[in-house]
Amino acid sequence: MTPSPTLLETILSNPAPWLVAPAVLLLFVLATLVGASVSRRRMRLQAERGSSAQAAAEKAQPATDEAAFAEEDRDLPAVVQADQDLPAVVQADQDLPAPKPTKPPASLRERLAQTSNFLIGGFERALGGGKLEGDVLEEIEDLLFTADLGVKTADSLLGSIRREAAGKDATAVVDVLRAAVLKKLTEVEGAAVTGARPHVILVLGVNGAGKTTTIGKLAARYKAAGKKVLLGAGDTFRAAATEQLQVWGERVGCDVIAGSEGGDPAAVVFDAMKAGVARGADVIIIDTAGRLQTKQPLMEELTKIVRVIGREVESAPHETLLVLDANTGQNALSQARVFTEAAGVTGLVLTKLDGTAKGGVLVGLADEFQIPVRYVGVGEALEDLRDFSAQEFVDALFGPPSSQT
Ligand SMILES: Nc1nc2c(ncn2[C@@H]2O[C@H](COP(=O)(O)OP(=O)(O)OP(=O)(O)O)[C@@H](O)[C@H]2O)c(=O)[nH]1
Ligand SMILES: [Mg+2]
Repeated sequence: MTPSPTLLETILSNPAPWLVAPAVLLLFVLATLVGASVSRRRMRLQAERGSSAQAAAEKAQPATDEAAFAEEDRDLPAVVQADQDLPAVVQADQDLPAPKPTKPPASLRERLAQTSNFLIGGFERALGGGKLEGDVLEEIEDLLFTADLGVKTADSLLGSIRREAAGKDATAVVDVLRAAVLKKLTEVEGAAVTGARPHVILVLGVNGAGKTTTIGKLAARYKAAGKKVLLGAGDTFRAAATEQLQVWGERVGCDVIAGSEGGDPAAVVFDAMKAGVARGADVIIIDTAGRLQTKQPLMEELTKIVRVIGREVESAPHETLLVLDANTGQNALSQARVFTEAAGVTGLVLTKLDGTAKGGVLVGLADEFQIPVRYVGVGEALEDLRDFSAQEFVDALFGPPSSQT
C-alpha cells in the first residue's frame, strides 16, 4: 500500500501559485535569523580575544617612564643584535668602493724601481745561478759601462767586484757592489747648509732640469719650518718662467721679485736681494735661466749674478745648487763639469729619478765631483723632494741586504 502523500509533498509536487510566495518569504526570514545569530557570536568572540590581548599588553606595560627606559635598556642588546642582524647594510658597504686611503708618500724604492731593475736586476740576470767568471764577468763589465755611472766609476766598481767577488755567486757580487756604492755615496752625504740670515740659495741648471720646481718644493719646506722665504725670478728669458715661479710663490705663500721679460737677470737678482734684506727674509732663493753649458756668454752672466749676490749679503750665496736631470744620464756629468767651473757649486740636486733607469749617474756624480748631494727629486709633488741619504738610497736601489732576506 502506497502511503498517502503529505501536505508538503503535495504542495511541492503540485505547487499552487498561491503557495509559492509565502514559502519563499518563510525561507528568507529563517535565513536572516540564522545569519544574525552567527555574526553576533563572531563579534562576541572577537571582543573576548581583544580584551585578553589588551590585558596581556597591560600586564607587559611598565608602570612608569623610568621603568620604560629601564626596559629599553634591557632591550639594548637587541640593538647589538640588530647590528649583527644587519647583513644588508654590511653587504651594502662591501659593495661600495673602499674609501680612498690618504696616500702616504711613495717609498724611495718604488720611485727608484727602474734604475734598480736595470742595474741590480741586470746583475742578477747576468749571473743567474752561476758564478762571476768568464762570459758572466764580461757581461757584468758591459752592464757597468752602460749604466750611466761614468767610465771612472764603472772602472772603480769593476775593480772591487773582481777583487772581492771573483768566482762567487750573484748574492756575493751584489753585496760587494752594494758596499762599494754605499762608500762612494756616504762621502757626498751632507745636510743642507744653514745658519746665515738671510740664507741665500742660488739655483743653476740647464733648461728643463727641474730648477723652478725644486725651488717651489724647497720654498714649501722652509715655509713649513716657519721661515720667511723670498724668491727671485732670475730667469728673464721667458715670461712663462717668471709666471711659473709666481705660481709657486702663491701656492707656497711667499713673495716673488720679478723683472720684465728679456731684462737683465743680474738687475732682478739685485732687486730680490735688496727686498729680501729689507723685508727680513730668512731665506732668499734665486731662480736662473736654463743655461746651456756650451754658451759662454751665459756663463759670464752667471758669474755676474754671483757677484751681485755677494755684494748685497756677505759670503752669499751660501748655497749654490746645481740641479741635474737624471734622465740625461752621463750628460749630467758633463753639465756638472762646466757648472762647477763657472760657479762654485756647493750642492747637487738630482731630479726625475722616478722616471728613469739612469739613476746610476748619481753614483758617478758622487765619485767624480765629491760635491754633496743635498736632495733627490722623485716626482712632481711637493713631498717628492727628499733629503739625500746614502744609506736610504742604497737600500732603495739594492733592496734589503742579503743577510735580511
Ligand atoms: N717626474 C718628475 N718630474 C719633475 C721632477 N722635477 C721636475 N719635474 C718636471 O720637469 C719639468 C721641468 O721642470 P722645471 O722646474 O720647469 O725645470 P727648469 O729647470 O726650471 O726649466 P727651465 O725654466 O726651462 O730652465 C716640469 O714638468 C716638472 O714638473 C721630478 O723629480 N720628477
Ligand atoms: Mg725654470
